[in-house]
Amino acid sequence: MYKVIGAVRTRAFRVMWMLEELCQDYEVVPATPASDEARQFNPLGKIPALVDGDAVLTDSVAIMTYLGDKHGTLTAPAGTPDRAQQDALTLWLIDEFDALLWTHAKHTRILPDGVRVPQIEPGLHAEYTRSLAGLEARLTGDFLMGDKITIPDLLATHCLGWGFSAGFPEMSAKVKDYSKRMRARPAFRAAGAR
Ligand SMILES: N[C@@H](CCC(=O)N[C@@H](CS)C(=O)NCC(=O)O)C(=O)O
Repeated sequence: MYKVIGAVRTRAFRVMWMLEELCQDYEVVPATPASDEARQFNPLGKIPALVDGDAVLTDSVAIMTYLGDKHGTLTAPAGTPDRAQQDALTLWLIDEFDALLWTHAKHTRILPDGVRVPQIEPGLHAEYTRSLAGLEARLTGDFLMGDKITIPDLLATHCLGWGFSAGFPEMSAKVKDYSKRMRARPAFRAAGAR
């Protein structure tokens, strides 16, 4: 059985949601980021990790990609133009959503006092607004890659929820509708209940 390292309110949620979409059993070790327990699985202390047999894998996107390839679902096949487009979308989401949210988290609660730069917030919000417009422009079908759900949808939905709870600028009606549809998926709800 797979073992997910990291609590549901971290990027580990992405991995749990992916496993739910794939109908795979998994156990959760709710290790706290930067804890000794997390370091047993990743020397950097970062969450999430996935234990699959003897392998310990790290980074939420690397893990989702591994699972998608292994089970042949939620991803275009490796070595195809569709996959290159999907990966470009994934990396864009990391650059333009995850990185902004992570920078915000560091400068509001993670970095020690005296090193934080709270004045960074308006700039991050402005960039996020531009990212939301980019996401809306890419939403031409039910999902980001068209008519099938893929890894970028899980990543985008997780980032949109993170942005909402961190007080980032509001989504347009179209992006909100997309996010609501994604969050209504049984697999999203099952992962959230872990
Ligand atoms: N790119 C990594 C980022 C992992 C990450 O930074 N996770 C946070 C928790 S959500 C963490 O472990 N922070 C502790 C630290 O950076 O020391 C991923 O997507 O898995």
